[in-house]
Amino acid sequence: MERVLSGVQPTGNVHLGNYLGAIKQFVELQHQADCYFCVVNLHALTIPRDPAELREKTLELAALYLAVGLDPDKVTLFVQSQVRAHSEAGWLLQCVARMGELNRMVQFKEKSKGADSVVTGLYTYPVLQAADILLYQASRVPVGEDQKQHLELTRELAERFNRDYGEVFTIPEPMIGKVGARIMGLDQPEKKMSKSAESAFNYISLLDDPKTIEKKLKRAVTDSENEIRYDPETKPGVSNLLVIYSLLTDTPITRLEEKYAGSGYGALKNDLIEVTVDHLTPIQQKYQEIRKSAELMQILKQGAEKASQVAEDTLHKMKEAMGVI
Ligand code: AQP
Repeated sequence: MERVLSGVQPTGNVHLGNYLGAIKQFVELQHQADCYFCVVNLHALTIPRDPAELREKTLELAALYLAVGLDPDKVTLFVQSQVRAHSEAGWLLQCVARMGELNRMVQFKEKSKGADSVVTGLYTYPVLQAADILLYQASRVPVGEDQKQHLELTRELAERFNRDYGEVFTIPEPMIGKVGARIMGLDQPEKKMSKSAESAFNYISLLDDPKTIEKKLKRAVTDSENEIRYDPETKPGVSNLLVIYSLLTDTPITRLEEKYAGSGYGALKNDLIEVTVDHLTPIQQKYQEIRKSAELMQILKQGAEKASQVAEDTLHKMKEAMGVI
């Protein structure tokens, strides 16, 4: 059975972009592949954070994974820091990666822009991400489009390692959805929806209550025409709303264009508010139940044990190949 791995950082509020671009695919994949999904909390350290908040967000994200429908009997769900092999393999791969490669990473350039000082982890984090994937010999990695460059680096490092030290790694393929790979910010539809956006009006968090969802969608930027048409170039705001609507209801965008022909943006927004609240309410109810139960810690412990077995096996092969005893 094919192996799949992906992770999400426990930073900020998990939003519809993370969900529609990545996590929703995880739920579908659990029936078809041997899936490993993790909370990549070590990546979250690349920007200084409050420790108590990081702890809380780590559990929140793990509970959200379960609340959206990941079944711990089908998938291996774990927290990255609880599998030590990630840090060790990350170092070994830092000794394979080149500075020139990391200098080209667009996400590093964006996240370090304007900052007075930047931790070295932000620079080397794509290498740790490569370790996360390669340790599990994953052949497919479901991610949003923003991660494409990091996946290319992962493939490059795996190929170089296999060439220089001997065949150890499976070369992974990114799995990027055709629609929804890039959900845009509600307040700035020319940029991707982001947890670290300055304004909360940028995103809809999976845990936003109905009133907040209504306020945010009502304020979503559209354009001065009044035509509901999918055209991301000239109508990025309306197109983004159509994509979100389409993915939440499994309705083709063309059907939505037909449905709303002649209607105003208000009608589209009102229906999307209803669709979003209906989709998120059961997730939020399940989330509250999971957070109250003691089951979560047990699931994460078992997940880390299972993940460690696979990861340690690959780490051992890496060390053998590199002559590290
Ligand atoms: N806007 C988006 N549209 C589609 N997919 C997205 N992803 C992120 N934003 C969008 C995908 O979600 C997964 C988890 O992302 P992450 O938490 O690891 O990091 P990120 O890509 O840096 O996410 P954010 O929300 O933008 O966080 P911040 O602001 O903290 O950097 C990934 O598969 C990602 O592609």
